Amino acid sequence: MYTTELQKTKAVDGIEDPEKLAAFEARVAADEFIEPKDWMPEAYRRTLTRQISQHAHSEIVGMLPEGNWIGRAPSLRRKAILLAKVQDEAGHGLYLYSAAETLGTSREEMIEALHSGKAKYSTIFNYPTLTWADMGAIGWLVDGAAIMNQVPLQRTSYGPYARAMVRVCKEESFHQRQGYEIMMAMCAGTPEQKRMAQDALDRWWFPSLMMFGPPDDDSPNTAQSMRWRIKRDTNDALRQKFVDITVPQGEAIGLTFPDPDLKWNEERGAYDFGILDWEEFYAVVRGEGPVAKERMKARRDAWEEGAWVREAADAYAAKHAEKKAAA
Ligand code: FAQ
Repeated sequence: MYTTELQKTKAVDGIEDPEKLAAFEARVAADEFIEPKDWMPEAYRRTLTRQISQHAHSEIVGMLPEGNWIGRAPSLRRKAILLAKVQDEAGHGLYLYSAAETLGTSREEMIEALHSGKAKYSTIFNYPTLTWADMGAIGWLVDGAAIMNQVPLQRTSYGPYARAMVRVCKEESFHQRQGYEIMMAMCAGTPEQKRMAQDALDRWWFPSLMMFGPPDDDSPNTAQSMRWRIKRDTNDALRQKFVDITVPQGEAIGLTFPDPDLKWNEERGAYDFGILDWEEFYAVVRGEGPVAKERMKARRDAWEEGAWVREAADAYAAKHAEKKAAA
């Protein structure tokens, strides 16, 4: 199974003080938040650092597919909305890096892990945005999937992560609506606009379902993360909820889903859907996504081109500290 080095831990129970571990697990089971200075098992710290930093990277890399359309939005109003949305994603990245830093890994280390390919970011951002309708599909589906995953994370067991999620979820909810509204407008527009909306759904549907991660049986992290209440739902449970909520939304505006096996199952009270192409998912996770190289190049270039800003901020802080010490 594919998993990062960061996450390869010895049997957790064998390396920690059993009393401390039991007290920690009791707090988690009682739904108490764990805070940065509290004792925590090393594997809990590592899992959280991995998940929160990868989440932060996803927000930052996730600015690129939409950033591609800011200059080409079809009206001033659409441009202003898209600009605000992309700025929100930057904010989400910053809250999340800050939350991850409270676990003892510096921002520089996390960014270095992203740039060297050691850390991951969501597979979804390795697909290209070909038309304006993709802005609708991303807001509706990608932000919709993100909310489905992140609403439960407001009750994740680590306090700083849970609190960051509260504001993130409010903003993602606006993002989802703005995306759906673009899809509604296009579906009510000319036949060509409706065709573009359908094409965007056809291309983004399966990658959006893959955002939830591998099936539970193939998810190496889920069992422990559920036990420590880092994750509050499994990958498959969230994927199913997302399908059940999203399909009627698409049908309401005249769109069809590109899955011949998608159908309502009266007995389960849920949609059945086809098996996803997990080979494709793992290839994208390995860095072989359609625009993976461009995405990483854009991030590395931005980091290098921003060096002078970091240097100027450091010089300013040093000057300030010197003045304070002299006073
Ligand atoms: N992409 O054992 P599991 C957004 C990896 S934010 C890449 O199931 P876990 C906002 C996984 O890391 C989107 N890798 O792992 C926005 C693990 O490898 P590792 C991001 C993936 O952690 C919208 C391996 O596979 N959201 O979209 C993916 O228990 C629009 C085995 O998997 C979050 O990060 C994937 N899709 O569950 C921004 C939410 N799935 O690390 C701009 C927080 C799995 O051991 C525009 N994260 N992998 O080497 C989570 O909830 C979890 O980390 C999961 C994965 C559910 C993503």
